[in-house]
This record gives sequence, structure tokens and C-alpha cells, in this order.
Amino acid sequence: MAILQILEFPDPRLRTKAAPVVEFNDTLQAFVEDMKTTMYDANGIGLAATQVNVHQRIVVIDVSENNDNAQVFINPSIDVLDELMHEYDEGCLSIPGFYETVKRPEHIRITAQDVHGETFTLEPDGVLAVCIQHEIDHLDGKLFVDYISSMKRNRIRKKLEKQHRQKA
Ligand code: GNR
Ligand code: NI
Repeated sequence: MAILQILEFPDPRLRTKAAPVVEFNDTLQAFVEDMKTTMYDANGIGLAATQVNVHQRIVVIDVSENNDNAQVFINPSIDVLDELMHEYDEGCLSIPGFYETVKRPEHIRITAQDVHGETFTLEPDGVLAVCIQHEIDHLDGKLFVDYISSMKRNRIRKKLEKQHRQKA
């Protein structure tokens, strides 16, 4: 089990569109375990493979109280069930230290495959509905800062670039 390095905004690799998973093998299972380890180590509630520079459609999420219920979503997609929208203060492990309010559909149906390739559907509510949409955005090269004003986004970009220069 390994802790993988998480890319940070504005790293251009975060803009890569991930490809569907076609092979459900031991390599995939081992990578999913590394993603869980990485998510828990970083105290996140979700992680998309894009964030660790693997451009395949793989997501792990754990919204449980005790961090003991990781859910795996391979090739996830959503259907929006009605017009209701919900605002939530979002953070991102790839944009550490910044939080912004994002409005997304509240009622969705998730269709995804598990680590063995079995298809399942889920009608989540609350934070899982928010998180899966945030993670699918990552797989499409999109970040929560794309929903806010370019002025705010540029301010965040400059602060993170400065931090990255100071670390280097
Ligand atoms: O840990 C995370 N918290 C979070 C809070 C509100 C909305 C979305 C998230 S996901 C984030 C982890 C992450 O960056 N996943 O891509
Ligand atoms: Ni994120």
C-alpha cells in the first residue's frame, strides 16, 4: 500500500480527461487500495484518479462518520432527477486551504461499476451527491474553481503558485 502524491491547482495535468476503465484486474484492485490509503492520509472524503496523475475513470469516496466505509466508483455517470439545486461549501485536496460555495443538482442517480466490473446504481442524498459530482468533474478535467469568478480563481491560483515556489 502506498500514499500517492496529489497534484495541486494549477497543475495542467489536472485538466486531462480520463479514459474509461476496461480491464478489471489485480492491478486495478491494488491501485484502488492505494487511492483509499491516499484519501485517508490526506483527510479527504473523496479522491479521483486524475488527482494522483492516473487518467482513468476511478473514484473513491468515504462520507461515513468513522472513515470506515470507502465506496468505489469505476466509470461513474449521473442522471439528474429533477431541477432542484443545492449549495455546498466545497474544498478540494488539489486546492488546499480554499473553500467556495458551488451550486449543483441535489437529486441524482449514480450509475457506476464496482472494482469487479459489476454495474450498480445509487440515489444518494446529501454530501455523497455533492462529492460524486465533484469527483466526476475531476475525471473530466474540471475543478470547483471553474464555477467561481475568474477574479477569485486567479487569486487562488496566485496564492498556490507562490506556495509551490516557496516549497521548491
Ligand atoms: O475532502 C474533500 N472534501 C469535500 C468537501 C466538499 C465538497 C467536496 C469535497 S471532495 C474533497 C476531496 C477532493 O478533493 N476530492 O476530489
Ligand atoms: Ni477535489
